[in-house]
Amino acid sequence: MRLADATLNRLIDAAPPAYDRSAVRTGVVHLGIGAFHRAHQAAVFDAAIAAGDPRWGIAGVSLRSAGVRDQLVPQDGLYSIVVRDGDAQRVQVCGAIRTVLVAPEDPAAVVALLADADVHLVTLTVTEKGYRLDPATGALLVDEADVAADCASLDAPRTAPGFLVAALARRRAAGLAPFTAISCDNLPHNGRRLRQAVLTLARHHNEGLAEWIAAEGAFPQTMVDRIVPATTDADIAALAARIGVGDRAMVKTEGFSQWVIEDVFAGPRPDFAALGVQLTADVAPWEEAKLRLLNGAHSGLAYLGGLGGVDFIDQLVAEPAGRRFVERLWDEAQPTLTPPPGLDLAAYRTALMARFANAALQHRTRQIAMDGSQKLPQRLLETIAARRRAGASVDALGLAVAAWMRWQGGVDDRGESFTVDDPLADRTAAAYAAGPDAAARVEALMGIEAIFPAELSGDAELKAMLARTLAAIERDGALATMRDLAG
Ligand code: NAI
Ligand code: CS2
Repeated sequence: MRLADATLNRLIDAAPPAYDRSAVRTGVVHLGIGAFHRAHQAAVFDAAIAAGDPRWGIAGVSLRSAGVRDQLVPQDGLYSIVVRDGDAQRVQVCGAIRTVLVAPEDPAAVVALLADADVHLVTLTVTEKGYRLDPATGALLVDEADVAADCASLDAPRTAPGFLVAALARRRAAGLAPFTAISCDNLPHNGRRLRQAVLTLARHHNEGLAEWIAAEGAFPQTMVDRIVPATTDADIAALAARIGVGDRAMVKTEGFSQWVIEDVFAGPRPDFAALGVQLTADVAPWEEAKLRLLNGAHSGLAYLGGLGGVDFIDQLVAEPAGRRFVERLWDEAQPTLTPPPGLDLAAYRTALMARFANAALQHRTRQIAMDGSQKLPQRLLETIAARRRAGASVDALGLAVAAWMRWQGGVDDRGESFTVDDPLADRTAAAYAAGPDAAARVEALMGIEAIFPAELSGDAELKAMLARTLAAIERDGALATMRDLAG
């Protein structure tokens, strides 16, 4: 028996949506209907509806594959949010998703949806690479095939910026206000970069449209935080045994959740503050603290653990050397931060370590290791640049980067090959294979301008330090090198 409207009354030990789903209207379109959206933003919109505001139903859009659509539609859009903190577990069935479209199957239907008068918010989780931006500069990659196609015509958009521009043009022609476009990805300056990508593309089509979007549109910055590992078949089987119905669209996550949004909107929105969402004029200090502390440590652990054959993040911090490595990295990163008002960094670090240690999540090092070329600049390289400018040490940050470098070789410390999942994998693999020794490999990898800014690639002392660390990883293994550093 599958989760659906008709089987909600069969649920065991799971909370069904606390409202009449037939009264819900679609006010949000979400691009990139992956696991994170379902555990984070959708949970907030579900709470808004349950609090009595039926305008915030969600239409999901996958810009690539039909997988999630085929999981959700047979379940009437219903799915479970499984919250696991250690031994404690609770299940909430989310009813906010009303439909899911697959854009390549019918791009015109997606544009029509985005142009609907009831739609006021567009949220996005298309991963760091899904914006088609240069990771170093943030500029739209206009030479990339899909972007170039969208620059030429928006009759059948292919990219996230393409869909937004096509729909905004339609809204303008219909005399409707723009929607508010809310990037919910771990992208630095996410709102500003999305706005820039949309304006660049709009200018390829109509200067007046670009000016209208610039004047009337809203692209708030956000900081988003909730750890949501990919769902496994074992998770699905365990849930079915618990709640009595099958749910192929479930997501698993932790109790913690945070959403900080710049208070800039083009039109209606839910009472976010009443829903626990932080509205602020300045998101930057929140974003920086989260990207440099949580995500910086995540990436370091992912490459060190992945090379060492460790599957899950919690297993790494269960080891004293793993914890000490994280603490060292935070000791290096913390002085580069301007903490947001009200954030106690010591307490934040303690809570983060407890979140990493949550064994019930089984967060795979390999999942976090994906797309390193898109993640390193904001998670590690900007921190290193700030430390170098201050003449301060970067031992733990450098170890994380050297482990990423080793990862580009596609062979772990046991000699087993793996696929490097990254849009720039061809270039990084070629750079890693370029030289006879670690120093040459560092030189070649740091020559990739899309990842490493000139400030770092021109820093001979830093390069020498990275070469020594990479050589140690290649000789002794990643975990041994981590233990040496952490003492
Ligand atoms: P996921 O793999 O479940 O979903 C990724 C979504 O992005 C899918 O809908 C996929 O079709 C789409 N996508 C991937 N590449 C794309 C591209 N090139 N163009 C357009 N769409 C593309 O991953 P998940 O867990 O939902 O994470 C997605 C993003 O959410 C992350 O990259 C990150 O920026 C953000 N995030 C994730 C958190 C997590 O713990 N999973 C927490 C905080 C933020
Ligand atoms: C992780 C993030 O996969 C990754 O890159 O570091 O998805 C991380 O789980 C989130 O940012 C937590 O909010």
